[in-house]
Amino acid sequence: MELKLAIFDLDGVIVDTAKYHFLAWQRLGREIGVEFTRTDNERLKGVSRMRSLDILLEIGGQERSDQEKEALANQKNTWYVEYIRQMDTSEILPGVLPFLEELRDAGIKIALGSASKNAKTILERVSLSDYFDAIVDGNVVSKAKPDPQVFTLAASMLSTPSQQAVVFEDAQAGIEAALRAQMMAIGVGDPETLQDADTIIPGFADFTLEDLRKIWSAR
Ligand code: B16
Ligand code: MG
Repeated sequence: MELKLAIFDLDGVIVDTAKYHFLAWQRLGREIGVEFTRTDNERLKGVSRMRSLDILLEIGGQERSDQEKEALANQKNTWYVEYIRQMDTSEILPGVLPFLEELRDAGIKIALGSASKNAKTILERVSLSDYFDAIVDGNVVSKAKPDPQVFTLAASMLSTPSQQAVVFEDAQAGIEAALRAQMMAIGVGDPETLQDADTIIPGFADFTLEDLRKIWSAR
C-alpha cells in the first residue's frame, strides 16, 4: 500500500522544547520546594502537562488539591510560554526542514500529533506552520498517548487510512500509540527507550524520503 501521510510528534522530533519544559518545571519546583533534575525531566517527555505536574509532586512527596494543581500548572505554563516566545528557525532540529520539503514535493500529506497545548505557537515561532496539512495537539485530544487518538484523528482529518501513515516519535508512549493506531512507527532518538518501534533513526540529519520509502516497502 502506498505511503500517503507522515505524522510528526513535536517535542523531541521537530524541535527540542524539552529544555524549556525543564527550565519551567525546575523553576516551579524551586518555588514549592521540590528539587527537580534533568534526569527527572526525562520522565516528562511526551507526557501531558497535568500528568507532568503529578510526577513533579510525586518526586517531592507533595500532595495538592485539584484547584492548587490547576494554579501550579498555569504558573509553569506562563514561564514556559515566555521561553518559547523567544524561539526562531534556528531551533528546528537538523534535517527536518529538507525532509518536510521532500515530503511536500512528493505529495505526501504532513500532520502534527503532539500532546502540547502550545504546539501551534511553537510551529509559528519556527515558521513551519505552512508545512502542516493537519494539526492535532493537546487542545484537541481527550486521551493522551499511548492512546492512539492523537494519530487516528490526524489520519481521519486527512481522509487517509491508518495503514498508509507513518509516525515519527521520540517517546515510548508515542510509539505505542502509533502501533495501536496500526501505523508504521519510526522512533527518533534513543534505541534503548524506543525498542518497540518498527525502525529507529538518530534524527533527520541523514534521513531522506528515499530512506523512508525503503523502510516502507520492506515492511
Ligand atoms: P504543554 P510532544 C509534549 O510534547 C512534551 O514532550 C511534554 O514534555 C509536555 O508536557 C507535553 O507536550 C504538554 O505540553 O504543556 O505545552 O501542553 O512530545 O507530545 O510534542
Ligand atoms: Mg515528543
